[in-house]
Amino acid sequence: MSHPRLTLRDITARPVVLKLKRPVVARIATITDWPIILIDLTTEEGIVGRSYLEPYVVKSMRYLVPALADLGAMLKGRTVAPAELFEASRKSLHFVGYEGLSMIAASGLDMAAWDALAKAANMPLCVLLGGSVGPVKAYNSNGLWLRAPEAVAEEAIELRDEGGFTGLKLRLGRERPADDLATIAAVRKAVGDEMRLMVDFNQGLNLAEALHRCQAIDGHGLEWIEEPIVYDNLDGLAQLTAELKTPIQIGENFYGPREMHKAVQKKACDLVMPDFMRIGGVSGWMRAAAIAGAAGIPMSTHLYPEVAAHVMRATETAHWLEWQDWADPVLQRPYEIKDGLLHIPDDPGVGLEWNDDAVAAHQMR
Ligand code: SMN
Ligand code: MG
Repeated sequence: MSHPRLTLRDITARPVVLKLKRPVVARIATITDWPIILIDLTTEEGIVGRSYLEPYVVKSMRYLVPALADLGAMLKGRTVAPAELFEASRKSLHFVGYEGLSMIAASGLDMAAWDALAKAANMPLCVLLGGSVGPVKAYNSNGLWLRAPEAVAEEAIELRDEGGFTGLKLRLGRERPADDLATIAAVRKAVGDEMRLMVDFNQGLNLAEALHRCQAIDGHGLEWIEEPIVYDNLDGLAQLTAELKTPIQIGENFYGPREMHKAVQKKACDLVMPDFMRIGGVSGWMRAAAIAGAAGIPMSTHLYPEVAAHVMRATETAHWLEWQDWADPVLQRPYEIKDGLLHIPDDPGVGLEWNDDAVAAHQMR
């Protein structure tokens, strides 16, 4: 055979918990401790595929880690063909539902399988997917949570300077709408008119509130308004999309490409931004990218900046990469960010290696 064939030997999944430098304070949740599951897919040939999952809720790792181990046991001996492993994982869990933890587990496995395959081909993942190694336009999503306007404006300058960013994301949904408006104004003043500003309500409003509050910020030159209402109210999102000039962005809660297709058919958004643990890893992303491409909808990424950078190099309607560095402490070599561009290392696979000392220090017991 002319190409290397990999055989799955084992999946290990290790839960770690990191303290967030800037805690998440969103309309629907406050998060101080960030859970990460480190996945190693070992093969009989010695190649190790790596990925991680960030499931938001620390205790969810107690259910996800065994699910990943079960998938590994079921798939032991199979060829590392990501599309086939993904289908087998999905089918094995479909009786407990296509969404939620079953999709998250299958997505984690899928990303590790693609990494292994690219390593075996001795290519960066973006090259294996038909793209090339190069920069990817990113915005900084590390902070700007629901704090006082002056504090947010000060942090905006800090975040801009973390990598010469040309885009920043602010979270909205304060108790008083006037405080959101004051925050947008303060940030604008601090970082100037050229900075692209995205805003995210994190599903915090009901439809009536959203219609009112989104109208109030519609003339502010924002790059997008993200998840104003609960993610599965597609009719409400379609109404907002029709009524507002500012693009409506959704997608971090699409469980698989078919859910994205439904949202696109319903005209529930102007922009999409799937999350890798919910869309179905790299396999799910590439299928979703074809749907966005056919519909002419700009596509941005959600979390997982490393794998995101690779797929964006092969995404027809690639828009913005969401950059945040929350997994950096457990990575040996975080990607370089400069002039608002994320740089993919010229290494085989995705290029993730664990920092073993940091993993040992933060592993959940
Ligand atoms: C988000 C990301 C991570 C934690 C909470 C909220 C947010 C985003 O929705 O889009 O970055
Ligand atoms: Mg969001």
